[in-house]
Amino acid sequence: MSNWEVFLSPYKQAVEELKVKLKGLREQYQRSSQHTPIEFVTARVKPITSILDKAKRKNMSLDRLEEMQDIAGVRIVCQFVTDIDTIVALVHARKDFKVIEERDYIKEKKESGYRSYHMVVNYSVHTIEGQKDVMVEIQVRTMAMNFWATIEHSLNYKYSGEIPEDIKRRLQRAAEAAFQLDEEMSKIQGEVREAQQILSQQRGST
Ligand code: 0O2
Repeated sequence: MSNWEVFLSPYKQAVEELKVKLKGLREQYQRSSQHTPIEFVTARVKPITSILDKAKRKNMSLDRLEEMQDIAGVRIVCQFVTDIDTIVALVHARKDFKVIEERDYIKEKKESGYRSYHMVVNYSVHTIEGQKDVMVEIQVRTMAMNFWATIEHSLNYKYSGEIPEDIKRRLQRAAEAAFQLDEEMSKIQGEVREAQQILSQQRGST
């Protein structure tokens, strides 16, 4: 790769634009006093070292890096599992994203215990050289799924992907506990939404 800055620039632009658009959606929900399916949004461009590691792991030649689907990544974190369906439908309905691939690791969790809904979208950025399409991976997950994934990601990093068996077992139990937390919260989500609506109306009137 001769010039990383030039190569990564449309990805940076895509990530910044998507962050603004998704945060905008969240604010619109809040203003309307409806339950917001978006708790928070994070976004990043994959660091060069991680791009190189992944290319090596996947046997991908460096002149085909454009085929890597998660150089630009956006994460949408929700309160409830049903919010994930709302987000997925919202993304499908938009004209500025074209969904090209979906991976449902909620229906089919990964062996590690990882749960999340992944969508790969094509997104156009407009640069001084004209329009450029880039792929962006959108990960949608609940706060419980996010807590687990964040912890597991750090442990994976610490142990270079070789997490000791006893910790792996604990992580699997923790994944089950996160799943149970999502289930329990789903059962009382009506109550929680009502409480949040009351709070947001109170804030609006002061
Ligand atoms: P980052 O940027 O540090 O998050 P692969 O990379 O081969 O596992 P693939 O097919 O490219 O997977 O895509 P996939 O599985 O849809 O998405 C990969 C990304 O999903 C990872 O990015 C993680 O963010 C997340 N992910 C997938 N599996 C797990 C898991 O078991 N645990 C955790 N914590 N996260 C997972 P990267 O590449 O790790 O990089």
